[in-house]
Amino acid sequence: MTDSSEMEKPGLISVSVDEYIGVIALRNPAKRNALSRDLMGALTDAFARFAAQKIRVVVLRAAPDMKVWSAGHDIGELPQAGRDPLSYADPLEETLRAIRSFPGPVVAMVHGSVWGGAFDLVLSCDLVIADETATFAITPVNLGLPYNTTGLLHFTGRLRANVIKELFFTAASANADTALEWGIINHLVPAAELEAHTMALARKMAAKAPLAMAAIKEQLHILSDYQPIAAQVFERVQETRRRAYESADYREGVAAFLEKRAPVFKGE
Ligand code: LCV
Repeated sequence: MTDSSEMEKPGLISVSVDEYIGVIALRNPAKRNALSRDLMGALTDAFARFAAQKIRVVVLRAAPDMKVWSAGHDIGELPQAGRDPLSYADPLEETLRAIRSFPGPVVAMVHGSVWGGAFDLVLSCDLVIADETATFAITPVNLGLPYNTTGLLHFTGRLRANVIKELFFTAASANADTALEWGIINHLVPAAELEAHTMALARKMAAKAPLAMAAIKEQLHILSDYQPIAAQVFERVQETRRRAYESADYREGVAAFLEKRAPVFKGE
């Protein structure tokens, strides 16, 4: 079994293994665990190594005592000048696919605030356990960014349509109680019990038959992610997304964040 220290990426993630359970902690406090290319690469590598090591359950968490679980996609790395900001090859999309295809349950353990693409990351985990400090916001409309269809499927596979629309159209943070009511999280537990509760659940699942678990997870993954869509419909969707990511508003949204000011959107 590979020593987990080989998967450590100082300043990005820390990794530990407890028999059949792998634990990955996001550990870049200076950037509030922003999902940079480097951080996503480290995560994707860790999942590949865990699969090779026959790890049965993965817990994905932030390092202890971080008020921000993850600030979402690294805005400074979003492609500009008319390129699709969430393309198939985007490092975040690769990591989401790695989680959704990992041959065993992935549990998101959430203490602190979750933003943007990190919300998609949490929903790509199979279960979500959170404490009272957890909040969840999906924020493309703050940037003028047209979210991608695969990403929207991750939400429609978990949440009611009216809840998804409120989350996307307001970009407001849902607090822990609302997150439980809306089905974003499986269990809401006191912060002092979060780690023990999550690890007990992970141990329970790690004791089950791994081949049956992997087969059931893959079937559920296929049933939720592979929705047929007509070519003409897909092209129409891409055209509406292109108009948004080629717009001055998208450039304004990213520039405003980087200049630490409020954006002014003009609908063009
Ligand atoms: C790069 C960052 C980030 C960041 N990127 O600390 O969902 S979509 O479609 O929109 C998708 C594209 C997506 O995920 O977009 C990103 C969505 N994320 C957000 O909107 C959250 C943006 N961040 C914040 O609102 C604040 O940083 C929070 C509330 C998370 C934490 O606030 P706090 O006051 O604790 P700072 O804002 O001072 O951030 C600390 C450092 O991390 C950088 C930020 O620029 C700052 O860097 P400097 O110290 O160099 O100034 N940072 C934070 N978030 N997403 N960089």
